[in-house]
Amino acid sequence: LLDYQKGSRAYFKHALHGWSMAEAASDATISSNAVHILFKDVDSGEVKGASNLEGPQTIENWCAAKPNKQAIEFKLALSKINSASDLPPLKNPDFMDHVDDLSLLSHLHEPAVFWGIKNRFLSKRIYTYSGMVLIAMNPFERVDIYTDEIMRKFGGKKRAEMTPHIYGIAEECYRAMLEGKNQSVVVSGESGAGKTQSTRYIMQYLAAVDSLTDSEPSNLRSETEEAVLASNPILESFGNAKTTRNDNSSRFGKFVQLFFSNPYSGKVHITGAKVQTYLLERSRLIYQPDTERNYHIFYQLCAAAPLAEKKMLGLTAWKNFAYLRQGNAGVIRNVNDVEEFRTTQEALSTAGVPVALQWEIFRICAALLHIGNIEIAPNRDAASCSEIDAALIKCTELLGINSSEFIQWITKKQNIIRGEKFVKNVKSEAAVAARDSVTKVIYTKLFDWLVKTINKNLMRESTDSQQFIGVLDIYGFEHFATNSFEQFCINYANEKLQQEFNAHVFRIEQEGYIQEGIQWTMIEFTDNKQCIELIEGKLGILALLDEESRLQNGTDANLVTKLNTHFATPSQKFYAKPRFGTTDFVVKHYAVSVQYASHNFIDKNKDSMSDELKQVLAKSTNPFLRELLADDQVSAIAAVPAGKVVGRASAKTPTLGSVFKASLQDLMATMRKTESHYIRCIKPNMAKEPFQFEGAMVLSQLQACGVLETIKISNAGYPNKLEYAIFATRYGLLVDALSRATFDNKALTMKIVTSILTDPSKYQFGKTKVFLKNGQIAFFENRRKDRVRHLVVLTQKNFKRTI
Ligand code: AD9
Ligand code: MG
Repeated sequence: LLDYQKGSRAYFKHALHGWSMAEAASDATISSNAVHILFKDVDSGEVKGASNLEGPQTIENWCAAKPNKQAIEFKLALSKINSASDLPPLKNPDFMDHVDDLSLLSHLHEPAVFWGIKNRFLSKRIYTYSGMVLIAMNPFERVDIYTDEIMRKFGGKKRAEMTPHIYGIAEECYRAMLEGKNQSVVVSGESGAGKTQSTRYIMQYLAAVDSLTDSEPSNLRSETEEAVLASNPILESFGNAKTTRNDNSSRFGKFVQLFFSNPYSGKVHITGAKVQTYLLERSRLIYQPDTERNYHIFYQLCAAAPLAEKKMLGLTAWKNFAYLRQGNAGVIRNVNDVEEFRTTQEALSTAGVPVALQWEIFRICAALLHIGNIEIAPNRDAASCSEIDAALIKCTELLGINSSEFIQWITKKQNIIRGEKFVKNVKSEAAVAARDSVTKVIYTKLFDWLVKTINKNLMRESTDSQQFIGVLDIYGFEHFATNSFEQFCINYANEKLQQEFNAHVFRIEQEGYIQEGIQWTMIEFTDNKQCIELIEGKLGILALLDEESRLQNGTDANLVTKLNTHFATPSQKFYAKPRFGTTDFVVKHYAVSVQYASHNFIDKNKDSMSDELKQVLAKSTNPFLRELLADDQVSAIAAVPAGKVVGRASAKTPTLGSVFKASLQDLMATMRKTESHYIRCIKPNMAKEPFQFEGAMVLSQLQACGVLETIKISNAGYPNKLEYAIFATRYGLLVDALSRATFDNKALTMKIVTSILTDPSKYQFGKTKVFLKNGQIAFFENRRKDRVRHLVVLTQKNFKRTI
């Protein structure tokens, strides 16, 4: 890794894989391994480019062939290295090239971690441990490692006994849960990295775990367990969509808790489950970028509803609906919407939703499609819509609402000034926005209702046990060309998770030291607390956004002005004004700085539908729609006494930002009561090609998901901890035979370490393990290698003499 623009030797030390560049004088020949060079911007940490130096060739040649800035910087850096001895021994022993757990590496640094993951991935091993984290590379190809037979192999085994696998983590959770501690697994990664698949594998394993160690192979899952698994296809049909990054992209976050029966009363089994969802993307319902789709369910319905239902719901091909055709991608390669619809229906039935009720759900979905087709004429000042518009008639019929009232409050607006009501026409854009707000509100309510219904049906057995394993499948950090309110919320969630993660890693590391009784002064890890404070603090960005949202005439531009006044100060390190433009602001997240475009922040935060439209819906004759809207602000606001001024965002309507903040706080509180496990999913290439590895892309994800951060934490302490028996067996040959003739592994380890390491700050002896500072294991390895070579020579000499 070469820190771009800083070609000094100090940086270069970190820049090189020790093993392949150990002889890296400026004209050295690279003979065996390829060197992977990644150019990073020093300030932002952003990866600017990647190259391979493949041998045999000289670095001079390589630089000459690439007469660009990077090559010049590289050459400059190299010219400062005079001999191999100028480089620290960063090379890990060869036998560690495919190591299962990267935290066992002698030299723990970015290139070594990167190399380890790459090596394993290219030999089709998609899982690697990095201490307590499981790194999961997306193979983008079916890999045959998820069979019932493989599951059985993991049943009852310790993590370290088996090759790295997601089942290893699931099994570990299960065993720890049996001992009485609730567990959680955080699955993160960018879009398309494999979070939802991983969550599915964990749930499948846990749904079968109680039968894995049975001697008689039987049916692995009970009815309850099948019902738990059925929640996945339902949520995916209604909450997933095709995007450019992923054909089945989850547009919401979810935390699934699987509850287990009391371990002390008979055979442990899943008794039920609970799903909590976060921030479903609403804008997709009314707009999809090129090549993307709306939620799967709409296309399934258009493709697969039987003729009679199609007629009743007025459904035709997806191309006929404005809400479905904007991305011009109604069909997904290798996906059959007719079959998918069947799966959705079966899953709904398994989850306890009767067929008649399913058609009530589909009726609402169809109604929303018709709302999108309501034509609003763009007159000069006032929008209008024909009373005989076919889409208007169909949607109001399906929703059971009055069509003239409905269109009236789409094309008109009521203001109340000092107790007096004024009705005025609105322009066509405002009318379209009002029309679309109905779709967004109803669909969100439908999604929430589905989650609630699934939950009700999943709490199958009344049990006194509340033991659970929770799995969190949450959107990873997002940094696009344009970043809006959604990215802001998503990145805020990731900041919170990262904080928990750092605290957890750090706590566990230090707890380990204390348990082993070594001398250790607790150190505080400087984390991202201040950045979180900037976002969610009392006078933070979310608070100012809410304040602006509640003003009658609040605007996105005013919001940015306010943010700048509060935060564009020398003392605020996590906020910045962008160099160009006045409508954007920058938050310096732990992963990377992100520039947010304030456009629509206020509207999205309020996500409001006018009170008049809410009242029209509240009077619906469709009982299912009324149920969806019940126990919610609609009825609360309908009950606001006439004449009372309702601001732009009524005090009764919580903003999306505040709801999200509260639900995240809830989640963190639940997670803090559990033991956490982490799975970091990595998307190895943009093109979704099987087993293709794009270095720069992988590296930036390792950075964003905090794997590299944990290394820093480990390095602050003692990254290598070895049990005395293991250490003594491997390095015993470094001391004389007399010292070796002992059964006391601790004493022998102490003898070896103190006779070889002169600096006592590099090691400590715990109760069962020796603790070593970064790099010390490699030192022992080299000594061991020399010793073995020496012994071989001796043996050969003796052998010749004997002959
Ligand atoms: V998003 O943020 O919801 O857009 P995810 O959830 O991270 O994203 P997902 O699990 O949907 O990604 O995986 C994307 C695709 O990668 C899947 O549809 C599979 O085609 C592919 N994938 C992921 N994991 C595996 C795996 N273990 N084996 C095979 C996989 N294919
Ligand atoms: Mg997903």
